[in-house]
Amino acid sequence: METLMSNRIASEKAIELEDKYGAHNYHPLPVVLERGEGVFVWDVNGKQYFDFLSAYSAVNQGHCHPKIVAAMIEQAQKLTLTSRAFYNDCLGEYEQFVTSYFCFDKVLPMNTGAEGVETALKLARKWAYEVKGVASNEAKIIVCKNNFHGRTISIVSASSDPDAKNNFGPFTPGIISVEYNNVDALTEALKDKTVAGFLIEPIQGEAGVVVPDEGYLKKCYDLCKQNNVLFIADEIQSGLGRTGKRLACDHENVHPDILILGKALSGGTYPVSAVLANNEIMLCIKPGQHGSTYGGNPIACKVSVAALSVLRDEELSENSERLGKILLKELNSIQAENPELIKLVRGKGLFCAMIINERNGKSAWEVCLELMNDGLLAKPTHGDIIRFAPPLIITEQQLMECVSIIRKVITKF
Ligand code: IF1
Repeated sequence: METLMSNRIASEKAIELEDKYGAHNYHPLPVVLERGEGVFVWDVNGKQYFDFLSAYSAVNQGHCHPKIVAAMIEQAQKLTLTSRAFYNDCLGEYEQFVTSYFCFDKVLPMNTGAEGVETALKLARKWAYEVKGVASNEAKIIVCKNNFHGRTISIVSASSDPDAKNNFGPFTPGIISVEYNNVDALTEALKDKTVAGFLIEPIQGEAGVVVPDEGYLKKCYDLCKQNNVLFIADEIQSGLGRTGKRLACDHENVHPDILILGKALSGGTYPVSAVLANNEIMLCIKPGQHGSTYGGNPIACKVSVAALSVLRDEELSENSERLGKILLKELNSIQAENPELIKLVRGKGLFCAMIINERNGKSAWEVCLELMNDGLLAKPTHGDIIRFAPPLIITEQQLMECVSIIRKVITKF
């Protein structure tokens, strides 16, 4: 009784502290988590939940994966940071591992996803001037409408979301925005000979798991090749098994010119991002022209090798592909049972979304609160979309348990 009470107070207290002392740049579901293991997280009251957000696909390998945590602890007790002013004995090994894993000549290590995207944009611009021969300060980057690539000034300059953008100007110039999943729009934009690169999410995450038509990525890639433009894939969220393949680009056998990874590259233990490219592109950046204090640090290197090894050894892409089909089928049948509440279901691999019909007076937020009460955590986006993205280690039995929670909550509405 006493512990229950103090736990409730602990929960209220944590929320109150964040509200009072933290910037108000988020609006979380009212649940205070204190522990995670595999597909589960527990709140301060000891209540267990299935995690169907996976920290926006950072914990694809599951919470606190023992092999990743062990690699982190072992390295943390030995050497944590040297900066890149000196060599360290982990970086080269990691670089060899990650480049052979994804078949690129070279990698540039950074920390967050946004930094990875910034790095890719800088690289594309430098390549445009020094290899392609674009006139100084004229290089353009083509992006897609409804993209999400992060929060820095240049990245929000490329955004079409008013919340991400409003009153954060003046913006970075040199950005052309085209409609997603529209080959003609890209063809038209590529007539501009100053274009350096085309930046794309192979599946748009924040937009609500928008899966483009089959063949779209390949056509975009071919168009980029024909126009001597770099195809830059932001696989920060869609990569590393999430959509049922190693990369979402693998669905169409597209090998991007520049590949950006983040999130699950550390299995949710540490901020690690990476930009991969071949020599012709990567060697445009020379000593002193780009970098970061923490990029390529020993802990990040060890953690990434462990995180990628887990993906491969535990066949998480394969599991995502197999269980993703089941999840999509089940969500579709829940939709068919409740067409007045659920407008649409879509996804690929264990990356699915449900679009709620607001007309019913019930918002995605309310559905998520009910799911939370029934032990499943998912996050609404854009007011009417719920993303379902569990850790990729989930078993079929656990998935079916989750499907019945979702069905029960939806039916209750
Ligand atoms: C937040 C969304 C997900 C990303 C892609 C780069 C980044 C992200 C494709 C930047 C980050 C996150 C950030 C997170 C919310 C989240 C998100 F809803 F906003 F879009 F995952 F769906 N490229 N996505 O998805 O990576 O700098 O954050 O490491 O709270 O802003 P970062």
